[in-house]
Amino acid sequence: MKICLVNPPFLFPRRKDAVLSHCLGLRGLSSHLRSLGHEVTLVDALLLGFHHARAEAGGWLVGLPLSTLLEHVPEDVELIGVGAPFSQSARVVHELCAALKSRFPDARLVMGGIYPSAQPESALRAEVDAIVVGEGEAAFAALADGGAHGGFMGVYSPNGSHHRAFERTHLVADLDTLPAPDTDVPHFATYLDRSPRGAVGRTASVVTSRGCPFDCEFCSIHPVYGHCFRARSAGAVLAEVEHLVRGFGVRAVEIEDDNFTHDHERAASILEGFVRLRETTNHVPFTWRPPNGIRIDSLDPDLLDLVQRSGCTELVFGLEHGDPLMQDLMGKRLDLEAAFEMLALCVRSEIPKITLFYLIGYPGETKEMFESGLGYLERVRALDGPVTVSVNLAQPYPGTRLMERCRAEGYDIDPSYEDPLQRPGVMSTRTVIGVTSLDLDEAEILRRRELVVRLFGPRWKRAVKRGIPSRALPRLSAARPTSGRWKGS
Ligand code: B12
Repeated sequence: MKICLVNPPFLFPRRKDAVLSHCLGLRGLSSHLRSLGHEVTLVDALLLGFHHARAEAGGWLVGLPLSTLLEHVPEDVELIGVGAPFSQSARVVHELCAALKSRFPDARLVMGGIYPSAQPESALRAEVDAIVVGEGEAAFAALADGGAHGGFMGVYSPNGSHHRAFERTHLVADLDTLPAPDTDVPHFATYLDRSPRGAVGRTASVVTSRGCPFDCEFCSIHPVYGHCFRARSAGAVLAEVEHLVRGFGVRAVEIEDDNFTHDHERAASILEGFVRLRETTNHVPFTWRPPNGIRIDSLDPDLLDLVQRSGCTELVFGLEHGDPLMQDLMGKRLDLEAAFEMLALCVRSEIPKITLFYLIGYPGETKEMFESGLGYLERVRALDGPVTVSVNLAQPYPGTRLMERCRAEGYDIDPSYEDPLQRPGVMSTRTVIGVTSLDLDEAEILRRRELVVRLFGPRWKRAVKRGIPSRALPRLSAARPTSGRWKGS
């Protein structure tokens, strides 16, 4: 069957925030479908129209205009798969589906990705023949083989009798049965030259496992993969990485897993493979990092030693908060003292850079909890290591437990979360306050954000770069609140 997969334009808060996506989801579907004998074309509207941006929904929509995008879809296409990688993609994806349906009325049109998985009812209002809720490979392959829309778990059509609880697709039990994401796609080299995470040099995004057994209240990966952790074998991962290194000159990989180090033994085997790879590419050393974050409590001294020797340039940890009650509220459940010990060890092990994700304005955070978290961060700063904090504003993404709690407890939720079609918004953790309450209003959220930013702000980053300890930096009490003018800008 002739299949076309489409990555939509992306909505970014500011023009300068625009980055490419390595399209791991669609490239994975592509190689799977090709292995089954189908003819596949990938149209990445973000990549093809990267220099085309227009103001929309309080941000910038980057990618090919729809009229131009349609010209890239083969005339004789029989099945079109549209990716909807974020909740905030909703409106553009609905517009894209309408344009595709009108231009290719005879082709079957299917939408998949985070948005239809988290908000299937909303997604079913699009002009599609079906949506896929959950993992895409098996369901889309069944549709490509001529399967009926209602005949596969997790596949729903707008006029089907689906008005019951939506169920996800069956998960592929053994991820090694799926081929690695397709490298035979247009402009593959451009992906490598432009990492979505801003890395310099030939960098590839890689996924070595899917899902996470933990239940963080704010995480929106569960609508796609449930709470199950499945991993590719170390051998399969290393084969993919070697292919990227030797075949495409890749020098760094960004491991985008939800919980890369969950299975110690497997992670250790992968890192041992990286150590060997470095020995054979020492003219331009191979490096890696996990920009999506790993759990601090999934490391132990032996694994950390391997992390250090295998060319890790940055360890990113999802700390999220430094107060134990907040850890419980978020469902993150890190033992903060053990985490502190591990951070100290990371500093002593001379990991070049350590980044901690930290959530600001989390619903339910009292002043006392915030202060206690700040105290923890002060202790971390006093380690005088290359530690920085990536400050994120809490967002009640659709499909998360946090969204359910915010609704139940009467929080004031940004309208884009409830109705992404009529009231679209950028939903960015960097620039948008997505949820407030009387106790935690915008001014208070900004004040808290400012205090954390001051602690690990530009002066601290410069000091870290120069390897200078924190004693030279200002005390917290010097911080003043900012105004809210940057919201949504
Ligand atoms: C890499 C990544 C990025 C990259 C690239 C994004 C991309 N999608 O390619 C960048 C850096 C750009 C990014 C940015 C952001 N991200 Co991000 N990102 C990820 C991450 C870690 C991996 C994505 C990935 O490649 N997954 C692997 C592939 C295999 O999975 P997949 O794409 O979902 O595809 C599967 C299914 O969804 C489905 N499928 C997908 N497309 C299709 C199409 C069809 C037709 C079918 C049938 C099926 C199907 O099948 C695939 C295989 O099973 C995910 C977490 C995650 N595990 O997904 C977060 C994630 C997608 N990001 C998230 C967020 C919040 C953001 C930001 C908003 C954060 C911010 N800074 O504000 C920004 C938004 C960017 C913007 N537009 O401004 C949230 C999404 C929340 C939501 N509900 O929208 C996630 C889920 C993280 C989380 N745990 O909550 N991100």
